[in-house]
Amino acid sequence: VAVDYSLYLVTDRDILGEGRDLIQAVCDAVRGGVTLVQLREKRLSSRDFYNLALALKKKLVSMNVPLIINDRLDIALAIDADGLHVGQEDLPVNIARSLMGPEKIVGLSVNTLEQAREGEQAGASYLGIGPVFYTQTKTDIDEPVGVEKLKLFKKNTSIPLVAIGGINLNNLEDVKQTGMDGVAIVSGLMAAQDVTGAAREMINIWKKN
Ligand code: TZP
Ligand code: MG
Repeated sequence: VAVDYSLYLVTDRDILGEGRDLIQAVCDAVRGGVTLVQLREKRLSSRDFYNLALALKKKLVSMNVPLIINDRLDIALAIDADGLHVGQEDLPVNIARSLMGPEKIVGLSVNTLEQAREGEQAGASYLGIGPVFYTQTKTDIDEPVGVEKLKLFKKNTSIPLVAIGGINLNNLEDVKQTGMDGVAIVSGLMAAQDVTGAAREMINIWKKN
């Protein structure tokens, strides 16, 4: 099954802000053109994560957009999600792949070319390369990769590549020029006043030409 990585929304309830509903925000983003969603929850109990993931999956199935679960293989399996996204300190990709099965999406976060090559070898479906720019959203992370280096990742891999970290309307075009298959966005969508409008502007830039 071909996955459209063009505009990949990664959720963050802290950035969503007070009084806004996460499922509603995701649906608003999808209405604007988000093509793929990752549910990323760092503090929810397993039960709350499960219930939220199940509810979100029901919505996304009806909108034909795949749902990927961050880190939690058990939750991904429990709700029969479309995929799992792991980082360098999470379950190894080969284990995630064998437990999720050959048909599911398994994504890996990478910051270096070596991690990218390893991840591809291990059976990742796609790589999330980042952070591309400095970002307030995730501060416990590696040095920014920078836009120029994205081209090197492109040269040295053959699976879909998604850039993440500090990507917004102002730098989207530059990222696109590097040959990425898509961009993953947290605050650019979750913190937007008009989530649908922000997604629409982004997908328009991404899909033009
Ligand atoms: N991984 C690398 S950067 C990042 C994650 C989850 C956060 C990106 O957030 P934003 O708000 O799009 O910069
Ligand atoms: Mg992780």
